[in-house]
Amino acid sequence: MPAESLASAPPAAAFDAAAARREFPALAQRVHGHPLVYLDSAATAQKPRAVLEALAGFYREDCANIHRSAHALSERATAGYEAARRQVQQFLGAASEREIVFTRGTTESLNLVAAGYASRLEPGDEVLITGLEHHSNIVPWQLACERSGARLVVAPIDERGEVPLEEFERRLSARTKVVAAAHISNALGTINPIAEFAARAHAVGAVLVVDGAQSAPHLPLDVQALGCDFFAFSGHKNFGPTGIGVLYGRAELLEALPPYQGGGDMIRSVTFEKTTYNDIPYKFEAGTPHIAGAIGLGAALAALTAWDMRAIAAYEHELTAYGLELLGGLRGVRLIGTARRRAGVFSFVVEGVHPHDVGTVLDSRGIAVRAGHHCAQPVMERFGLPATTRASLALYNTRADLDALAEGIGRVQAMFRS
Ligand code: 7TS
Repeated sequence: MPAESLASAPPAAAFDAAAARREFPALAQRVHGHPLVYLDSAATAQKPRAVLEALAGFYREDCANIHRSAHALSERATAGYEAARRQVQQFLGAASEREIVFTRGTTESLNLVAAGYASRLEPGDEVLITGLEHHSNIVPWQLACERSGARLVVAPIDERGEVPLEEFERRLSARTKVVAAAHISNALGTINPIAEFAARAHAVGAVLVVDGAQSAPHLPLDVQALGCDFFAFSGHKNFGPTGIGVLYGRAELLEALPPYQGGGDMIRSVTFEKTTYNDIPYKFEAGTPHIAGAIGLGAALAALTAWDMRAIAAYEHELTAYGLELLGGLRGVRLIGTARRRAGVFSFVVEGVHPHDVGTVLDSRGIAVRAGHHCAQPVMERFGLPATTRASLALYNTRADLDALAEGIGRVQAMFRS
């Protein structure tokens, strides 16, 4: 277990995956006549009953707009939305709920930060990213660089799929204004050393933007201990609804950023001559937000907290080790991404079979995986592959799921041999 992923205290109790799994109704179904084996949580996670009930409960009883109307339902909706913000604050270890902005997801969170910096970067400035980023942590920075004249610099990955710290360090200088890096790679499973990145970025006066889409569902987080200036994650990968996400930003940095969108709720006063903006975080929440989504995300975080993120991380760490040994031992199967610090994401190629065919055959056996470039084309290019098949774990997976995957891969190989 990587040191940074664990708080100092050990989990109070071991994680009961079988009991947690029963909270996810979708996992009980059969697909193509087989029990569903869901191994695509890096794309999106299934939802526990508590989230489904929070969503239905909001629409059934509390449906109203927030921060405006003078009636009981609106007060309840506002209270639920703001309680969810406090839950996110605690989940991330943020200093204040003012530092928690609700967005549509990781993609929007990263675009919000990049658009803000686009107006502050200058020609000669540099933005440093890594070679394992998802497109949503590449393209917004390319746009920001195009608009500002700043330069995009990339710290490359090695054969294992790790970002060597000396490569990262070599590209940092007084010109670097922003460093943007994934906490965990969705294509390789690599866990980046965020605390080390933060220390080095801060030493040259740069801010560190962390794409936490793949870490928030799996690791106990403390954005202050990690040294993140910004941290983005998506509700839907965190067992919450789609269409809701989070941007954490240190208060003074959020205060200094310009608004992302204009509209209702983000203003203090509007005249045709001049508009003044609301305080953070409301300055970044123009228009009616995804109220039910925030409340649903709050329910997901409450469930995760009750299960204990440290216990979940310890459970997934063991399950990942089991999966690595199992898949690593299959003949004709090559794992892509062999970082020493890694999460439960297994990208692989089956010799002689296209990744999409692997995915299709596995699906016919009820096994859900993703095949493709995983919105990380530069990673595929680095390994000289058009695509991989990817199995990704979450807290509700078991060794039996991985056994089913290994058996399914065996069937794929048998079919394509004959
Ligand atoms: N960053 C990383 C590391 C991701 O894995 C993803 C989504 C995103 C950002 C974007 O998140 P969104 O919620 O805004 O779409 N990754 C994947 C995936 O691996 N398969 O489907 C989506």
